Amino acid sequence: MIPSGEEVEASLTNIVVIGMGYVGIPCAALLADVPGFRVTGVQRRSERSGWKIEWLNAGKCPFEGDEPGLAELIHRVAVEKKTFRVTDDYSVCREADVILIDVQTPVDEDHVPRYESLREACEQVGRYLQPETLVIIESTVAPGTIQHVIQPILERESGLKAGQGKDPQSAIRNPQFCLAFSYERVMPGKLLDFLVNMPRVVGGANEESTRRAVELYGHIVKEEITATDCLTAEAAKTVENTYRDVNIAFANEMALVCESLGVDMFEVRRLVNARRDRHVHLPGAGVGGHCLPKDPWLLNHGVNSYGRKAVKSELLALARRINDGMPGHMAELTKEALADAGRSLKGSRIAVLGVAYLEDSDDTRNTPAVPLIRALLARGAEVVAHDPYVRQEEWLQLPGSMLALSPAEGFQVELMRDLTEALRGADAAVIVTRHREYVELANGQISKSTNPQIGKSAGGLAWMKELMRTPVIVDGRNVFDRRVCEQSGFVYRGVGKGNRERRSKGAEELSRTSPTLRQAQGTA
Ligand code: SAJ
Repeated sequence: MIPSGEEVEASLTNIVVIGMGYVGIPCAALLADVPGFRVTGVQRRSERSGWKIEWLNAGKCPFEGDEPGLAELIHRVAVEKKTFRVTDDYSVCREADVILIDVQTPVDEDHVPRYESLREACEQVGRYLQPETLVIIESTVAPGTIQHVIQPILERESGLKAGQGKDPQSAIRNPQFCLAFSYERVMPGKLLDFLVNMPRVVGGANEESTRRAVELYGHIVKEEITATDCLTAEAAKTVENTYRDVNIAFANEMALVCESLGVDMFEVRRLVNARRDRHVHLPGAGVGGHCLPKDPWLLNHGVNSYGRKAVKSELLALARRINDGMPGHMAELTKEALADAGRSLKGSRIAVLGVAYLEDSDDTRNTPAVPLIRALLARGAEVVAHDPYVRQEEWLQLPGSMLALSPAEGFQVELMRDLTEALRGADAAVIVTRHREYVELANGQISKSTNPQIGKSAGGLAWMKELMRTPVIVDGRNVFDRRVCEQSGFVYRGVGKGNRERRSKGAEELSRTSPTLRQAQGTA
């Protein structure tokens, strides 16, 4: 017998996902593709992100970077299957069986969590929360935040109790909702892949909450799903990202050591990582993104707010300091390279290549390009920026409005999509992000989109040299080969790229001038 419309409706699982960002969108789309699931995304109609509502409802993917499979999936669930739609109306939570919260949880300049979006989402959800609904926090939070911040808000606003004992009687006496924390491991460029093919940790406020959350992820995660408690899961997420940040800091400090010794850190890394049980990370122009620059501080905040006793987390603070110092080191390398080319930073035109924090993405959150550009502007350089993916609107919204003010207001850091125009007349090309277009350029290929006329004859470096006023390359992502650059008449500097000749010529000079080195040695 064919089920009636009502019966189909009743059998549907209604899921609401709060926050249409790099985690909320792929997660909502994957769940909406599960038979019997209907997903509603909730997005604030903010100036920065409100446009995503109509964009997603039209079945379009709002990300410019490469996201394999996501555009097709969004179109299928929003337009073909109509199991996914987006609104700015929180009242949809009233019909929800499951609510996922995926809003940003930044920290401020004092490294204190800024939970405005999270609190607002919890207050709104609490107002419409029905008994037996499962609420899952996916946003990264300081360990202890579920118990001390989120649960009290949801209980206060809803009048319900979060997951209590199994006793059905108590559920009748005090209607309750289920609450869990489960963190994502996504990265731009791998959003769907890492959601489906990465192990998942789920921590519930009680067994029932954990059981239901594990069951939900079982519909989209093909890897192992591990059940634990909320606090352990909160700690695991922040420790996982702090571990990566500390490893990157080690690589960055070793890069400074190699520069001083005059050896190539990437060769040293290759030799060390030849041992399969070693994994030295990649040094570079800096650590950006919404996660690594702030999750160590969330961990620090959690232990010192909700822990049994205060812990002075020296290692994570030092790692943050080293990684935050790399854009300054890039500015120093630029100054040195220009000096070798007979120029000073003051009055030089610098082309900053890549403003996204990660290769082949359009994500500019905490990008190292911002502090680097600030350092170059502060030393009197003229700066233009290039990125093949980042939108103008996004660039204009970046913090530190001085970056994108129109010429009339004195500062001009224009973001260009055309690499030819960005390099034309430049005195240095400074690589911050390892976008494919720059790697191809280093390999001598010039994408047709870059320049149909010049491309054929000259090859990457020769083409760059024709355009630039001064042939200087400063490489923050090991994109170019130093010898090839120097043989092509460029002055080259690179993070971790020590140069034997220069070391003997100016060993004293180098160790005295590098601010990051002094910072790391705590003598800044
Ligand atoms: N970076 C380096 N050297 C490296 C690796 C990265 O300098 O060896 C830089 C990158 O250029 C970038 C920053 O660090 O600027 C962050 O890069 P990432 O590759 O860690 O990318 P995220 O921040 O998008 O992803 C991280 C991942 N966490 C871990 O691998 C432990 C991802 O799995 C998380 O889901 C994500 O944080 C998150 O959302 O927490």
